[in-house]
Amino acid sequence: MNVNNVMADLERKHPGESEYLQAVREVLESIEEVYNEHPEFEKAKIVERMVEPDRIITFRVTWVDDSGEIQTNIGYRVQFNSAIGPYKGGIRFHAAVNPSMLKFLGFEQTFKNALTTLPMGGAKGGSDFSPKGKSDAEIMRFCQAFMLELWQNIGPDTDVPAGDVGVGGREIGYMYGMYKKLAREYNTGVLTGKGLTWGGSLVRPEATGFGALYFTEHMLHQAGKSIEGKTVAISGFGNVAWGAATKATELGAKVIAISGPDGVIYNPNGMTPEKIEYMLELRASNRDIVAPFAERFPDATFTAGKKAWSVKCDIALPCAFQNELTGDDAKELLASGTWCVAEVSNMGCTPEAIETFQKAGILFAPGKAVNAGGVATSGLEMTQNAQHLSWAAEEVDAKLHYIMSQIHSACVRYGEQPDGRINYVKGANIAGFMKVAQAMLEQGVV
Ligand code: 2IT
Repeated sequence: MNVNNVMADLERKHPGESEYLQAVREVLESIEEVYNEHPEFEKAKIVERMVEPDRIITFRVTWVDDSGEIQTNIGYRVQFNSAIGPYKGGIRFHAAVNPSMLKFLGFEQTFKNALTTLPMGGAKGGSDFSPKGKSDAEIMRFCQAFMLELWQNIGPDTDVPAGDVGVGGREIGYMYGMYKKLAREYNTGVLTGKGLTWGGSLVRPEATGFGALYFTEHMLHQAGKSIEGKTVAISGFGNVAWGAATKATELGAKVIAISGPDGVIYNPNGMTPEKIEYMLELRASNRDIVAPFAERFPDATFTAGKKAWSVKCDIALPCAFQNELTGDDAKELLASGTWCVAEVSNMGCTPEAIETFQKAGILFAPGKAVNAGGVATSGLEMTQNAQHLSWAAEEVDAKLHYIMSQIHSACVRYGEQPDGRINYVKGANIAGFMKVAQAMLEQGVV
């Protein structure tokens, strides 16, 4: 494989899709050396097949807003790769959703799901619908209209969507309600992230953030460090940021920043249970602003227009959106002494930022490893649904813990450098790739 040749071909097929091309390039650069040691991969054209989604479903979503106006959005499901199991991945509702974004997310999901040790293929879906400022009734009508098209393409053994940016328990509830009405099938395993009274799993809401902190602990331990007493800056204030803030605080770290599109909250005294609870209220308001946090808690201050990376911290955890941490942000963090960055958002750092961290030799781990606890716990939810039972929180948490330790070990196995340092980007990409490639080889040319 020659990375530039594969990329040139992909650019010709998907012109201008910069996020998709960025995600693929990172993986190809990581795996190039290993790939070229396996002539059977080259012969079966594994890479050329793996970078192209299996199929993309696009549909119109029309609904009526509260003022009686008719609204039209676009819905998508990118079914990326089914080599190791049924398609699995979240649904994103955000104004910026487009095919390139969902292809990058579906591609990342394929590798991430392979890392979880569970049998799940990769997919992603969503719509350019923005939940910002929408009423609960509007959200319900949109979710119902979205499912009216999507339902034919999903199923417990086919494709199992979940939440992502803009899609939480409430949206999953509205989508499931419409799904069962249309399909006349009452198998709750068709979606994950469900409510606890109808097939949801304990710990699923916390799992992405908890898993990210378990991974971070392993990474620090591997480097002979500990998280206790360290300062942590988190971007975002949604479900993932909330889980990360909760677990970081529980492990004895001090969460000194959270942020939103409007600016950053500096929180020098760290989180309290009330503050963590209030993050949920902020998100549920659908206003997409973090400023009210400083009105509610006077020991915190709000600065408009600034990112979480402007706050001096030991550990930075991007928990919001792709490319939210740029090369300039990386330099700012390094200048203020940050020595560990664990990407929790999917592709949270730009290639320039990653290069800056790696050159500086600080600890860095990529989203597909760090945030895999979310989808892993979705996999555990599927198992519970298939067995018609539910596990205790301790049981789910112990399994999540074990899976994160396995993912960390896989990164170490494939990412250990001659000097003993771990290149987590390389390790995660090679580990995920090897599993999917092996499955594709064994299943023939399909
Ligand atoms: O990015 C992700 O891994 C998710 N949004 C969760 C996907 C899932 O199926 O739980």
